[in-house]
Amino acid sequence: MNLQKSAAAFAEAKRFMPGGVNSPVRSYSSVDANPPFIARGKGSHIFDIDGNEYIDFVGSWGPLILGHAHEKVVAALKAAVEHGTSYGAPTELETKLAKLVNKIFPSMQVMRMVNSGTEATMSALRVARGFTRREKIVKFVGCYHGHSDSLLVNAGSGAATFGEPSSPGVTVGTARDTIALPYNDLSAVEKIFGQCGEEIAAVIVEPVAGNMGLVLPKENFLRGLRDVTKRFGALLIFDEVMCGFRVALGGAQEKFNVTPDLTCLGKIIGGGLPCAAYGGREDIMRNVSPDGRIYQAGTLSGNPLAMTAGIETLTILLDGDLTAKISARTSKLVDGLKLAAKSANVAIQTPQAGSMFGIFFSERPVTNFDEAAAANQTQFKKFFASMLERGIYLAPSQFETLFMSAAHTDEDISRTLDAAKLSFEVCK
Ligand code: KE4
Repeated sequence: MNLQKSAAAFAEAKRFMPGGVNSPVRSYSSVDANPPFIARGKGSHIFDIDGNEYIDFVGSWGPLILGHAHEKVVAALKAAVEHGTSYGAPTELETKLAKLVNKIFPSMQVMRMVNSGTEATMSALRVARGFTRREKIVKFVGCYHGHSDSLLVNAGSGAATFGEPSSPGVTVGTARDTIALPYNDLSAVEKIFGQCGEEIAAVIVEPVAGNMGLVLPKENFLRGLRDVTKRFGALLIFDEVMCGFRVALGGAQEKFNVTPDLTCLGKIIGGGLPCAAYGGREDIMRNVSPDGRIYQAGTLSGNPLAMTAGIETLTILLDGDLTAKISARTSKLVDGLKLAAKSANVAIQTPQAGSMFGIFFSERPVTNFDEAAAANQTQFKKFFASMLERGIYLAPSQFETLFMSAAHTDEDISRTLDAAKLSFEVCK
């Protein structure tokens, strides 16, 4: 595959941006390769500046559940941009999107639009701390909630302990208020609440975890979090930035019938434009400025273009059972991957949750970060490179999730499985 123009573009980009990228995972550093520079996308395909075409299972890391450049989203944006790009004043568009979100996520009685998942989770934590007047939070090792200081904390795998910074610049003081526990380990949660439950403001969790590869919640894990937080007066925050609208239209809270106190959304809610939201119980959210004293603000929050793309996207998702159709197509691909790996005698785990799916090179199911980290990265890198060479664009990291869209076709799936059959042979 000719990637000469991308290589030159990458060299120039590195002069001006750390790693030549505006988000680290895009640098392909974890797969020891240079990233294709993308020129355009259409439907389930993206095209790089060297003219190579790929079937895209990254979808901008989740937002593009309808595929690239959906005609209705593009048309709505073209009309909207004629009226300007931002006013810094209330518009009816924000209420329209909020009503759609409330229809899909009824637990979000009151919400605030922000510009990224990071902002959503950072703000939700501040609200939880302000509402409960407590300072500690619980998160899970391997869950990623964006890059705010309180959440860039991991305990090192396995032990239930007070957090330690997982990035320079995060202070020890900040990390000390974050307790990181093993995902799916309800006994560890019960233990920490038994020790300091009255100090814990909230538990924040990816109810379906997509940032250590795809890891599903064990039976009763989410129900257990709901019960223990209720018992100790802590809030339960579902970070559905990635799994919202995907594991079910109404996210994990619909799929598993567990209602959090606060929910964070992102990615799909903006249809590919910068948009996210946090919200939940009215009695909590009425504490957010200007109704209450908990401050949070944003110049471009509720931006009319992002609102327009979000409204179009959610309206299309609400029309019929599109979410179920995309999930069924995902199952078809996952079943094919299982068969291809089996015939190549390669051990893989292929978890699926709605239109999210993952590939671990592991003999055993993966239920937490330690088990994800134990998967065979060498095989992953070989598989990834072979698939890219064959025009299949996967996430360049074992610790990411793959996404199906409404635009993927049976032909895409067939071509992907043909490439996988050859690629499993390469990575034996
Ligand atoms: P953003 O700030 O990147 O919009 O959202 C942060 C975030 C919050 N919560 C969850 C569950 C998330 O998955 C994310 C961001 N996801 C990553 C993908 N692993 C974004 C890709 C990237 O960092 O470039």
